[in-house]
Amino acid sequence: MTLEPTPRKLSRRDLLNRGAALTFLAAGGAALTERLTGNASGAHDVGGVPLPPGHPPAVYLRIAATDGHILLPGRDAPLYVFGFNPIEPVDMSMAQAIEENKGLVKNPAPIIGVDQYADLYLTVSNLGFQVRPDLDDSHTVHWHGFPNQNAIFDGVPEVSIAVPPGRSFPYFYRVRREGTFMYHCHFEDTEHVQMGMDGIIYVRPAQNGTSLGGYTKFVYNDGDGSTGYDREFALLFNELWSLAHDHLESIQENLWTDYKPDFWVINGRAYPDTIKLNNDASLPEQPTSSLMQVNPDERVLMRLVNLGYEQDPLELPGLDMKVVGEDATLLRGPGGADLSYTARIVYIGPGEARDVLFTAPSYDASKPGDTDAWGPYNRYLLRNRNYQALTNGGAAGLGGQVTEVRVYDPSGPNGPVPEQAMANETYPGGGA
Ligand SMILES: [Cu+2]
Repeated sequence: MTLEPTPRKLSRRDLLNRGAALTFLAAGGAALTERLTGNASGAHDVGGVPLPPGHPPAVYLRIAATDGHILLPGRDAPLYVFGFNPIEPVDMSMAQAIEENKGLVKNPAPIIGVDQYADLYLTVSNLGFQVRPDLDDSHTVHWHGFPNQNAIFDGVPEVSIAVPPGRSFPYFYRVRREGTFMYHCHFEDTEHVQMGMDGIIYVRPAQNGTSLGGYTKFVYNDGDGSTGYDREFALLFNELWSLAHDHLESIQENLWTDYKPDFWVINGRAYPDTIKLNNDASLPEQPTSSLMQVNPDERVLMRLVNLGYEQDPLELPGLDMKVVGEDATLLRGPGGADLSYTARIVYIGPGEARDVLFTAPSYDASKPGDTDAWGPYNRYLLRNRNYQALTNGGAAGLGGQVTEVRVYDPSGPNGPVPEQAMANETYPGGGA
């Protein structure tokens, strides 16, 4: 992508072949390791606004838009979905991208983490639908909450452009604000978001890497370490109306006013699948775990995002949740007043995000828990407190929007769980 003042025709290679990519977090296979390589020069001032000295290099990512299927406990048939899928390398030909990715999604869309002040080029390639080739739907990316200066990169098709089948478009972002955001397709968005075209994107603050209050990783540029954390988990909450998905697969109309969800998911999985590890072989299109494997005394960040259409009241019985950020905003008032709060229930409306910290307690063998292949642990459940959201299509037993925090015994056979190399990292031994 270029915003150079001289008009010229852009080739696809101009758009795509701009250096190495930031690998998506939890994107699957070996790609799980986050590596921020950027382009060699680093300097990538595009719009005439100088970047601060020492800013991170530009980041190049590419995602495919297509359809696929996910698996839900309590339901025999795979559920038809739309979604995004990371394409690597970013300059792969459209023919190869279609060959490798058409009909396969990642649900939710890849978790994207970028550093504050890095320019982000996020190319969307529309591969078309495998199951519904009769549909010629376009797709877009809307970075929800991003202070865009121009509608062209905002992804709202009515006031901008959309990407038709067989075409690509690079979205460009000058990443200036830190915090937890989300992104989703905005084309026929009631349908496309429900069908799975949504994900979490977050911006790491420039303060990261400095030492404040005993931490080197922070949610925001807080100046005092109050948002510092040891371990982070990005959790996307959705509810699914399976009938609408079945209708789409079988070429039937939907009445969206009849919206009646029957599955509730975190990162595209319903409990107990939520606690399977990343890239579990039984869930090929749902690679992202929600299991939180932690050590005693660690401060843990949960980036909670709701892109369903219901409000989610979330509780973590036994642990206090401290809300330090709402909708990508540090909770500070005029004069720096601390507006963070501690809650037993955190309410998240549709399209909202919360940055929540908790401190893991000591391991106590007398408290509820179990032993997995990593070692003995205490179990705490993060769950929707609405009983209706704790079922898988009405099947018996606990399901839906539930996941686990496992606080391990540091003197267990494998010792403490290692430091995270990326958000949502899991370690052998977790799982349903
Ligand atoms: Cu779409």
